[in-house]
Amino acid sequence: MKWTTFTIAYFLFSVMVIGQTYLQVDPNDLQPGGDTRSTGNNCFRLTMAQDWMSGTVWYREAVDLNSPFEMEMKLRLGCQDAEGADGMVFIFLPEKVPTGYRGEGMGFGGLRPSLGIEIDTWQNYHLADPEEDHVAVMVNGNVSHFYSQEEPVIISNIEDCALHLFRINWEPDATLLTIYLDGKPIIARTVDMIQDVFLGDNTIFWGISAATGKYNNLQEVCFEQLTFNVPQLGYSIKQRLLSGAIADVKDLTFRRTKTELDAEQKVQLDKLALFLEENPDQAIEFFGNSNEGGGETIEDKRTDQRLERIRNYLVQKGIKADRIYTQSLGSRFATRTIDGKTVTRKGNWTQVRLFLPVP
Ligand SMILES: [Ca+2]
Ligand SMILES: [Ca+2]
Repeated sequence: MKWTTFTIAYFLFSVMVIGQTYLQVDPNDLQPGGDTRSTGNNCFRLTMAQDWMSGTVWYREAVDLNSPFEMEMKLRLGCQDAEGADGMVFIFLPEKVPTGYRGEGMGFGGLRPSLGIEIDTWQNYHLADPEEDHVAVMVNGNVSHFYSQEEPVIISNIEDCALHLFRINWEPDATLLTIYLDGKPIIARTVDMIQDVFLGDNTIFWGISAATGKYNNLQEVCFEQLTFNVPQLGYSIKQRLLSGAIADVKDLTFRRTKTELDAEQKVQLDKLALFLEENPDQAIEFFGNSNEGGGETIEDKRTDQRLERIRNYLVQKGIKADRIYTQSLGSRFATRTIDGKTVTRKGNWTQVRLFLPVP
């Protein structure tokens, strides 16, 4: 598995292009496991300040790793620093289990396949833990740093009785996982979660675990606001569309004979749907072009199918059908003269334009 650390500049950019839709936190959507007890107001006590406890809390619904999302919560890692243990782990797992191993396992140890983000407050020498509290991305319930390719990120003492803001952001296009602590980005990693961690499975549950061992701490989580993000169109394409110009949408290019929408195309259509919601007066027109050499009749039929799928997808996303127009252009605009040279375009490409329909 390849991990890449991104620069801060990269994620400032990625945060800016993302719009937010908030999901109301419903306590019924949060399911406690192991020693976890609800303490009201969307807060859960995962462990008391007692030895050998462990608990989890899971979100009821799975997330689709093909879609972007973000979760935000507040964590209390306890009040004992030198004598406090063991820490918490934010977990992605294909099933909801009561808890993993206690003690150094932090309720995550032994769970596989999995991806966990540990906030470890106890130094276990045989796991190559640093002396300080630290955060790290771990896979398959393995809490040892001996074989991991990335060094854990050292943080200042987090066992200070306070609630700390913890945020996870997933961008499937870039397979980028970013982790924020107290509002600051501390880890940005690319990891192909679907292929490399979950072996093709994209429907994954998420939750948080904590455990104590020979030492302990009171460990709690509060889900003040769950934020699921929807990606937005870039600024320049928005301006182009609002000016009435026709725009080429790269992600809506279909390969050869393909007529089904893939994950990337759905994300692109999600962006367009959000843009249409923001501009309720505008209608949208899709132009389907095809120059694959498969014969006019067959290509036209496929183009019609693609446009129909695009329309159906947007209707499913809540855009009224009478705002969506489609036109199949075949290979009519495949050949153009640019600077005196004849240029022929191959493939199946889609263009869009926005317009104000005549009332
Ligand atoms: Ca540890
Ligand atoms: Ca500490």
